[in-house]
Amino acid sequence: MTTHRGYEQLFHRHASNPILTAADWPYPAHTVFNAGATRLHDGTTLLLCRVEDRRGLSHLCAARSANGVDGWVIDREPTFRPDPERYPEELWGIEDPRITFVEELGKFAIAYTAFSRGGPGVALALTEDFRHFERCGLIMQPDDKDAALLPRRIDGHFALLHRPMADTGAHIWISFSPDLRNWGGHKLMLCARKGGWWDANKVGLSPPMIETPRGWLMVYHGVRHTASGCLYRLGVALFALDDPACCLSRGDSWIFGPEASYERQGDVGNVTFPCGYTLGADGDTINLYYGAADTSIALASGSIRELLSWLDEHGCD
Ligand code: BMA
Repeated sequence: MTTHRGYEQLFHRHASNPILTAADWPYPAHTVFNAGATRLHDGTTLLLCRVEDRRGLSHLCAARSANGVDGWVIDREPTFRPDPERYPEELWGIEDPRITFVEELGKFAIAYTAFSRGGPGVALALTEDFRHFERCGLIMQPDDKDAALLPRRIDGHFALLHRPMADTGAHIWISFSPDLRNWGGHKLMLCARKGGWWDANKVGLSPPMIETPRGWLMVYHGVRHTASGCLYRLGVALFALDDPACCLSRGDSWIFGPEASYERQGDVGNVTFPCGYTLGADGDTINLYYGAADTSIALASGSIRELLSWLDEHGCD
């Protein structure tokens, strides 16, 4: 493990960052960022990228690569477009997808932000091939975002993490459903801290949680409001496998944040915003795909083992 300014570096930026920009797109695009990620059955890495057009509205477009770094084959046209005629909650676009493969269904579940006239809410869609999509509609009303499904049921119910806004701050919640359409049993999972902390007042899930033998590993973002705008940085926490609302440990400091020029500068500077990861063949390497400054897509890699041992030293419950 290397250090930076005396701190352990848990995620390492890929030398070819940013790995995807609007210049790579086969059709007009203003920016590409905040991509969901998964591995297809043949090992291909699929990124479901948020593409913003010059109206300011977003849709999703798939990019596929054999090694997850380069050689991307990008769909010639938008893969998953807003459909406001049938789904009015998608009027102002769809954003920030998180992908979970649900073994029981044999399908990928995509939780995404649907930007409605009433604000951003959480919508869910299922797909087997990222060509045909079956929408479940809006499952969490505005203002709510940063959602992802767990890959299996907990006590017989599907479980969704999400981040509703409240007067007391923006905290991460978990909700349960028998059928992916009706949701309840809401529990507060991770609170934004208060005061001067890096993750005070606003936190949100970043990629879907990662299942490890010691618990569900969560990478989350904390938003620091400063006189010159927001800083989006990442922290980690661990939750009980059989009761994911129960936090076992939460790191004190952030572990990754904007430093490189492509993270510092862009449409929204000082933002590192991962929506997806893939695991390496060793079962330990996390390839984290993140939106950089709301402008491009970048890649950083880390190790589950190192994150867990860092949490042992820097975690509090
Ligand atoms: C959040 C989300 C993200 C975005 C970030 C920084 O609220 O809307 O899509 O990357 O703000 O602008």
